[in-house]
Amino acid sequence: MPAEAPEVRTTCPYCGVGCGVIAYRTDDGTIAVRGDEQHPANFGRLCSKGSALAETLALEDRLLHPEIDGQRVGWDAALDAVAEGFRRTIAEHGPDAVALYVSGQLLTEDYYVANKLMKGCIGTSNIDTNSRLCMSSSVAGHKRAFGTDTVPGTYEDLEQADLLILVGSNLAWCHPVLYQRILAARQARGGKPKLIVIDPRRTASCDQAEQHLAIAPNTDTVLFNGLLVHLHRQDAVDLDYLDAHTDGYLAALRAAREIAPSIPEVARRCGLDEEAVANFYGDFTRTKKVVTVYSQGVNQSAHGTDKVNAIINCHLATGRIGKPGCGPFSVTGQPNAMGGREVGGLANQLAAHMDFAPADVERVARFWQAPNIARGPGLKAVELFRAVAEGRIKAIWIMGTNPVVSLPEADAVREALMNCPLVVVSDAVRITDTTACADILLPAATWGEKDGTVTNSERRISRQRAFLDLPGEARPDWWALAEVGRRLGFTANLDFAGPAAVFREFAALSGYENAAWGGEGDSRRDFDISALAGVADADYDAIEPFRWPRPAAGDGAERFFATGGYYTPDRRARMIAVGERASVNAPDETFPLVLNTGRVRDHWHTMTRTAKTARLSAHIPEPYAEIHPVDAAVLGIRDEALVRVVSRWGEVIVRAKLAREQRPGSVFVPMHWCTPYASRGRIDAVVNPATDPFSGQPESKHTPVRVMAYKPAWHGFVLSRDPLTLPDDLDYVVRVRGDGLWRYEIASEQPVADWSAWAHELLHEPPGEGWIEFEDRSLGRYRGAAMHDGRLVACAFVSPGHELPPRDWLAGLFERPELAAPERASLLAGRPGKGQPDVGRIVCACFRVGVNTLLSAIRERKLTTPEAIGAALRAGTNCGSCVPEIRKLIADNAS
Ligand SMILES: Nc1nc2c(c(=O)[nH]1)N[C@H]1C(S)=C(S)[C@@H](COP(=O)(O)OP(=O)(O)OC[C@H]3O[C@@H](n4cnc5c(=O)[nH]c(N)nc54)[C@H](O)[C@@H]3O)O[C@H]1N2
Ligand SMILES: Nc1nc2c(c(=O)[nH]1)N[C@H]1C(S)=C(S)[C@@H](COP(=O)(O)OP(=O)(O)OC[C@H]3O[C@@H](n4cnc5c(=O)[nH]c(N)nc54)[C@H](O)[C@@H]3O)O[C@H]1N2
Ligand code: SF4
Ligand SMILES: [Mo]
Repeated sequence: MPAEAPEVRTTCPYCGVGCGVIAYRTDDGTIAVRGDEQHPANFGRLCSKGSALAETLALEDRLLHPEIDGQRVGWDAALDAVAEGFRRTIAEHGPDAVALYVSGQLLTEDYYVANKLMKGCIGTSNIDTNSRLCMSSSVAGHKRAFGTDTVPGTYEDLEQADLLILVGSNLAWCHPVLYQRILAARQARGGKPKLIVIDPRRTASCDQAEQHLAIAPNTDTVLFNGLLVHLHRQDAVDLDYLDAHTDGYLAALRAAREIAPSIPEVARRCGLDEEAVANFYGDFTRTKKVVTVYSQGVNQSAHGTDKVNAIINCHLATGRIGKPGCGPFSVTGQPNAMGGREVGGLANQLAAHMDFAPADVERVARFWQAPNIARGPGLKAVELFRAVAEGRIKAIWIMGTNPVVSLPEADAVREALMNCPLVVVSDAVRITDTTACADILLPAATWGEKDGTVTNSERRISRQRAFLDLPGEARPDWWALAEVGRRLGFTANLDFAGPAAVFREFAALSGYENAAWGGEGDSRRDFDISALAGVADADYDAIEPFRWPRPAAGDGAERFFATGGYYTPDRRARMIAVGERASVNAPDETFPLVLNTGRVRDHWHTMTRTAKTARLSAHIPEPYAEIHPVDAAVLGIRDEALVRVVSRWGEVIVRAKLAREQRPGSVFVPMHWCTPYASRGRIDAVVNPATDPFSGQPESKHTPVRVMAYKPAWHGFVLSRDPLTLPDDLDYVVRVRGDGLWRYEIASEQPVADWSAWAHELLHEPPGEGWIEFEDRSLGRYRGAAMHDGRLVACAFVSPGHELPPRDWLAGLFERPELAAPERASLLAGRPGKGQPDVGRIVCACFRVGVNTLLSAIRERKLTTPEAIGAALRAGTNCGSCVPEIRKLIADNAS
């Protein structure tokens, strides 16, 4: 952190809420973070992930130097090799034989340079982004309806609404600060907005909801088509708005009637009670101020775009859009998902809200003075990796994303990369599933080290500012891209002095020949930030968070479309007829369950940042499959046992979690675990590669699978102060960072003859005084521990079944300076003795409060509200994300 700056204001690198974060140096010289009270996204709040950011800054796992074929090289050699590989490939096979696969976590400036290099200089549109897996159905739905990709509303709308519907969004865990804002609004406004959640699972977001509709997977279009029919029947449509500003109402209604003619039919098809559907429709019909928030349960579907339009249709039909407290609201996932859409980072966009219409192509070519402009769309992520597999793409550069973990059919993606002649990966972390496939590795600067801008879900642009020196030889991505471009002969096009220069050019392009806000030109684009086209470097550094548009010529707008003004040729919105679409992957006898995937509260994506902190690893330490107890009983699966989840595409081994929150017939597995943390937990190996026909977004929420018990010869776990190298013959390994120790969950199909020898070798401990052990051969149980000077340094526990001693209790023993005799005895007995605390799994990450502590507060101290528990234990009083779990513990355990 610069000595002259006591603190630096920046933006959180996680979710699309886009919270302001202040990084500062504490008295003892370490870096800490707190929420920025002045940032209009969060007003000082942070969630568990944001609060733990300072714990993720250690450099131990970082990629700090360029490498070619695993050998350290200098930047010049690495950049020469990338440029030479691209040049040769283009010369021999044309520009479409090279590709860039980028990320909604790049800064806008990185993204702009990447896009310009490919679409303006090299002359191919084969640049796509992980936003394809995330937002592209929303983009396609917006464009079909509005003629432009725009989120019409603002965060205040969520607070001002009287009814808030969450469709396929677990806002409480995935956009926690926005969710907390809504809860605060409900407190202040006497319970408004009313909350309805539409999700096959009962999630933490249902905790405070007035209604939860546990919809059958992928039936959202039926539900919202039914709503349109209902609105029509109840005369609740806004005929003036329809007449003045929309097109296609009758066709949309006709299509809706075909698949959703009546409430009973909707209820039948969606697997819901008639009364529940009728209540939901009644609420929507009666309430003027409605916001429908939607996310991956909508987007990640083979008919995601139709789901989006079915939702938007209901808002258009009622004119509930662009007015305070009204509108469809697609919340973005990544910190700069929105910025990527603005620069045009998707293969089917050109740049700055311009596509491949000939006039747009000419305009962008003119502005860029482009040596080779791309004239049509390129390959979308899933197709793009298929083209790699088929050898049509021969050189690929992956930047800021981990596709071997996050793309569907991930084993095939890995295979494709292994066989691709040139794979370049720019990442901040040395060992990931994707860096393992790279020929050339480029060390990227990451959060805290780089400067630029990001756009959040409500179109608000904020600065990310550096507060750390660049470590090792790490460099920002825009620089590496421009350097490769220079080596390919595009110096004049990519000659940027720094991110401010990139931003100025981007801002100028957004206003170029753009007449939407009073400027001159023959094009109308809502995205316009040309007021900042001349921003000086110092002013760029000082940019305060602002919402676009910010045009040079006029005033822009706060919200869009309250009085029409769509970006279609006739300026009317389109209502889209959403008809029947056959399910591409219906469950069958062999694969009878539906696999749903998504997120947990305290991990971020492929865990390259969050798994570095013990605090965030404690909430859910292991990958799991959540399954309804009735399904589990039929399959003979017990809680906490290991299971195989198998599809036509691949399999994982994870722990079973029985939960009534799960819809019968569905299984939920989190998307996060990857090889560095779980040897068999990469769920995208199982996920099917079907995509939406309009957006190309994969169907990450819907794969037919079979689940069965996995029965290895033995189960075990190891806790160790030092990281361990585990033997190769284990069939299940999960690695978890604890406080001052590592935890390994292990299992193997190979029996072990001599457990004592096995344990000594594993823990690198010679037998001797510091070793205590216990073995029950008849039961196949073994417990061993190494002590140095009376202090516990490592322990191993083994059993034929999955029932093993509580890990959190044992982890607590590592905090003791010395183990007393009773503690050693209970360690060997495998259960806590009297007076030995076992706090249990951590529920409140902020204050490290475990489930057992909460249970005794509920059962013994009779604390029966989250407020009482907060007052006594502090749990739930910081970010609030664990309150739903605390409430559930109370409901299940209070007598
Ligand atoms: N903690 C955490 N927060 C994150 C992230 C993270 O990795 N960790 N990632 C960020 C990113 S990039 C994104 S995109 C967002 C995603 O945020 P969300 O979309 O809220 O998260 P998901 O868990 O992927 O999926 C949401 C819900 O969709 C439901 N769903 C599945 N199928 C259907 C269906 O057919 N219909 C309906 N209505 N619902 C269905 C799932 O059960 C799930 O609860 O989160 C962002 N925030
Ligand atoms: N089954 C299933 N799969 C899914 C999803 C799902 O719900 N279910 N969700 C999908 C969605 S919505 C998303 S957004 C994706 C996310 O999936 P990914 O984008 O693959 O996941 P991340 O872990 O965010 O990958 C970011 C990578 O960038 C690196 N990095 C960090 N900072 C920088 C930087 O400044 N520069 C560079 N070059 N690298 C950096 C990190 O170390 C990490 O390796 O997953 C998708 N996949
Ligand atoms: S809500 Fe999102 S942006 Fe805000 S602190 Fe949490 S992860 Fe970061
Ligand atoms: Mo995402």
